[in-house]
Amino acid sequence: MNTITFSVDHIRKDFPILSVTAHGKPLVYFDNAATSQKPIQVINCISEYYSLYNSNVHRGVHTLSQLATDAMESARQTIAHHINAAHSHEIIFVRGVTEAINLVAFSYLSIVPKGSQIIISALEHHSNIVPWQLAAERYGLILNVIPMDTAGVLDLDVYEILLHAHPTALVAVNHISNALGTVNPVKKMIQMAHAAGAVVLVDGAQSVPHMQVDVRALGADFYAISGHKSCGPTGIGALYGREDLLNAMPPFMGGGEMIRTVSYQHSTWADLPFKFEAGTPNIAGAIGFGEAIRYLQGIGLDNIAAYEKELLEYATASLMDLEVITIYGQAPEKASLISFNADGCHPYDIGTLLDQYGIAVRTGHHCAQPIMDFFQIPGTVRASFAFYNTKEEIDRFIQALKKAIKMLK
Ligand code: C6P
Repeated sequence: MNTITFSVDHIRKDFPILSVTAHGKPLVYFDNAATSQKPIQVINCISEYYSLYNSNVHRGVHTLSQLATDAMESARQTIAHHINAAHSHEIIFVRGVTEAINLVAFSYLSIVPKGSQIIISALEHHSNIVPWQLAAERYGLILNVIPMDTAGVLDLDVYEILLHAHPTALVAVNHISNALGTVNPVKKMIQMAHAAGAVVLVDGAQSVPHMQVDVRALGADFYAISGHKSCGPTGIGALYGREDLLNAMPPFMGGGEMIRTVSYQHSTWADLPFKFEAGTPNIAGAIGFGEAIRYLQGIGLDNIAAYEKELLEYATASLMDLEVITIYGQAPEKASLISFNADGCHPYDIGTLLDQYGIAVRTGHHCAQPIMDFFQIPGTVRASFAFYNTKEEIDRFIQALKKAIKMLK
């Protein structure tokens, strides 16, 4: 059992946005799975880049360019170290998890034998479904899905059967489901995939902000991370890829920065990571992302996980007390988000009324339509918590929810 060693009151002072109001009420921000809020340290770091050393990277010999290059490469090292990558050149800066997955789908799958299988799970976000569909069509591959049960737990027996039903090139699964909160047993799933000769991409959009991730301990071949969900800016993310795989893969996009030589007849590629970073990168984003990871490290991911578990348990118990609530996603290993509906109320109506009380939640299909189809519902209300949320905020949310349900009944 981890003892929580941070003061949430102290931490909340780092987040300027937590002092704003919505509809005249103090903001309660429970939409952290969509995007996290940003601490002042990250905001200042981005502002300093633009105020003091804005410049392009890896190009100029001048002072500003070197400062910008050093800051960006230091961010890459921070991220590599944070997830225990063997080398910082195994970290490719991308726009976010969506781009990371597309990169692997279109580059890695172009070199696997035609007819191979891609396996995804029934818990995936559209970003971990659609790129594989597109790549399957383009490269002549087949796509299969690991089913789940009504608790939102994947069926690993069927997974084992699928793995051996066809030669499997790649398995893509999220570490944590954004729609149900399930924490998937990715280490075990990776071992099973490797035994069948497949590589594994883990979608870490929802895990990296909430738990300590070690890509080598997991055995992940690719791991996709989002900056904006991890207290960093939007428009930046990282793809971790094993060096040997990234070296074997063709570029995803062509342009400046990713080349070694160019002639009209033939071009050759730069070394990792630049082979996959065509064009001017999101320099401010990368620097801000590195600072965000340092900020999370300062609090401690084990601290964050333990505190958010308390919030999850408290909110779950409070919601269950209302009796008219159905919670979707009851996996034994669950992250700090709750997807639910109230009897006879449309999720959009609940979300709109909660907003009137200053409470931000997400409503709808959460970019996971097949999960909503599975439960035969149009969508859910999703409250997702972060380490800067409090039990007092959960109390306010429950009070507002009671009023909303009463109004809609
Ligand atoms: N989910 C949500 O409200 P980007 O934004 O490209 O870095 O990440 C996309 C993505 C991929 N996988 C999972 C599991 C995700 O949760 C998300 C983003 C947000 O749930 C916005 S749709």
